[in-house]
Amino acid sequence: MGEPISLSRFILEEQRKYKNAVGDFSLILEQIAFAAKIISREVNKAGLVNILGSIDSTNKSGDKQQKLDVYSNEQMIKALDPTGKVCAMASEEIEDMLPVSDKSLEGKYAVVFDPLDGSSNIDVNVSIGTIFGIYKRVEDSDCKKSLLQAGKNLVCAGYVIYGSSTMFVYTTGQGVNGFTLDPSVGEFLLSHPNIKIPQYGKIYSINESNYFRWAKGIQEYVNFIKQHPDRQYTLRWIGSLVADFHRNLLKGGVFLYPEDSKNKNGKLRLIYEANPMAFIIENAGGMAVDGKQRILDIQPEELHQRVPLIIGSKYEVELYMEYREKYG
Ligand code: P6P
Repeated sequence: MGEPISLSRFILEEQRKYKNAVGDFSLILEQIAFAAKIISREVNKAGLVNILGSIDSTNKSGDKQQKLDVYSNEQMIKALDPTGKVCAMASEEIEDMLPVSDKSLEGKYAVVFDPLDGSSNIDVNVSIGTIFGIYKRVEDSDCKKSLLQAGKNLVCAGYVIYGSSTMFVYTTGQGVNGFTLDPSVGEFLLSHPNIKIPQYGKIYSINESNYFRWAKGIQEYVNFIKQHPDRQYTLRWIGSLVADFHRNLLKGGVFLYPEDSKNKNGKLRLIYEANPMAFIIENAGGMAVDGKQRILDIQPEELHQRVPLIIGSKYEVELYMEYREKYG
């Protein structure tokens, strides 16, 4: 049994591979991991304190008690802004680009995040997650442009899953690594080195209640998967993107939230949900498309735009593209 490698040590060893690195990127990543530990602590006792209360309740110290997604958003901002390295932030919780403090305006990075995705599941104790992506600042332009870059320009993407254990999974483009939080020492320890998604799986994840709103190609695809000649697929749908994604990343399979007659562009958000997950899956040997093109090639128009997301093992994603090509 090798000695445990902490996330901090891993980040430092990664940094040493870049001779001109000055540590700004490493600091940002460390701070996101710090916020994750704080969020994990609150998520894991959510049932015990009134943090699920409405946003206007106040706790005994008199400060406003917050819902977990609002709380998580604040933890991410409080972790990132003081570094002075992040010139722009976009969050699922905030309508426009987040203003950063003056000293951050020179920051070389822009960070996008969904601080707590799947928050509708919190009250029923289902796994939820934080999703993030890091861009280099687009030089000589206003910071907002840095947030609207195509996903292929990401320099880092990751997620935290608050499940039976808390895991931090991320990539900088050189493979995907997973770290499990050991609460007794407060450290994320390397538990899943160099994660690769199987080339095909036996799991498909989609909310089938939307079946009659799907285009014919989607219906035909799901019908084929359900009676695949070579293997029996099973349907797994937690209804929490990070949890469904994480299971399929480790076991193989496909997650789909396609467009339908009600949601013309699907439900998930491009900037801080689809792009980071697509960056991760491609670095794990998988694929992510919107039904017509690679997610990472899409040029975003606005911060909260939605996109259809089909993501996972190469076989199931390529097959989906064939069915949409053939049946529309
Ligand atoms: P539906 C959670 O609300 C979320 O944004 C994703 O985490 C999840 O994959 C999806 O919505 C579930 O959507 O329509 O099945 O409730």
